[in-house]
Amino acid sequence: MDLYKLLMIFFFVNLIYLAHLCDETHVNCDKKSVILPSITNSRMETNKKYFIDQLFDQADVDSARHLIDISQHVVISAHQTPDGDAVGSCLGLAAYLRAKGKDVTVIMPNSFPAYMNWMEGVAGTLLFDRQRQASEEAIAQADLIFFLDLNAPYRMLDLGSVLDAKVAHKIVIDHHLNPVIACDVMFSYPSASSTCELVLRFIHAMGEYDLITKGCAECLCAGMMTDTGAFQYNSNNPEFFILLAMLMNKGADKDMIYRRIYHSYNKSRYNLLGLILDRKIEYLDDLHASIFTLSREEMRENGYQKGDVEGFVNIPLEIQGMRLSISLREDLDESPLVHVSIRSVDDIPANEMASRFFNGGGHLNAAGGRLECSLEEALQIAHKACQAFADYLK
Ligand SMILES: [Mn+2]
Repeated sequence: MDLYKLLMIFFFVNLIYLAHLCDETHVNCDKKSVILPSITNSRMETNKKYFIDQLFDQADVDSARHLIDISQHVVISAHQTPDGDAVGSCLGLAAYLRAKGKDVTVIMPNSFPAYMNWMEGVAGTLLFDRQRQASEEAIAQADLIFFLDLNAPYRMLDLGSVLDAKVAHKIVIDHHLNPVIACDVMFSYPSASSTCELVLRFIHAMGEYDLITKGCAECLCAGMMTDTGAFQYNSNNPEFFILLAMLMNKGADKDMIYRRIYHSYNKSRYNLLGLILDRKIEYLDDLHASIFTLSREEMRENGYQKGDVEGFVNIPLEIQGMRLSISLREDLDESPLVHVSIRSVDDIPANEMASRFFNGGGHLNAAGGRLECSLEEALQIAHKACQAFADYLK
């Protein structure tokens, strides 16, 4: 980990240092290309060009530009139980559209963890499940709706059907697989690290990097950070760090954002983690897999607060040789309902496991689902799932 951090620091120092040295290197640019120098035998060569706008179809960007131009009241929304990328992308895009003079309302299907409360624009954000009337008023007025970090309306609780039924222009910006949202323009790029990355690319493709404020940059940086586990995965594309540098150039302090996000947990989180690691996790050593459960009672006894268990499913993968981790967590209110999270490495298809065994889906290495059964039954299903994927795991 220390070596990793050193390498990261080395990379950034070089990027910034070389940016000063080399005229052709400009992460702070309005031009279409960003040229990144490489180092060969201590010699600097500017041999590779990155066209950060090239990902998008120009026709899509032009269509979106037209829809934004003719709209005045914009609603932006994302998936339920919003994470850093969902909130960051919505608020980042909102800041940009407000800078363009639009009236923007961000509506989330339900609440999000408090570690995002520092983001610019959080105060005006509506929660559909708690502020239904104000939300419906904003939706009634809207002439343009953005769906961010979302591939299907059913992942928005009640808000999905309301937005689906609303007649307005609609734009999707997302990185989940298999999008099924009725819209006018869709920017769907499952290869992207995060929706925040796509929003930044979009603003740049619009030729309006200048409109990005510090507050906007901080929101987008937060989502790029949380969707990559603070740059641990899904961030191997060098362009990712060019885009990140473009946000830092606008004043986003990634170190401070890291502390605000990752050093802000409740004590109850660590009580729950202690319980899981001590007594709840089961290691299937021959399959290089682990499963842990967390019951409603255990969460209550330990003073569970929203967001407490986020990322727990990743922790078993820190053990050498571990290739799959499954988390089974009872819903606090609904019964019987078990939330399933799956994390894997390499080519082990967590999304396939999620759809075959857990009524879910997701990405190759990060997926989830839900089971309407007891925790004990869910555990049995998880064991079956691991056996079924034994060929991948062994
Ligand atoms: Mn995301």
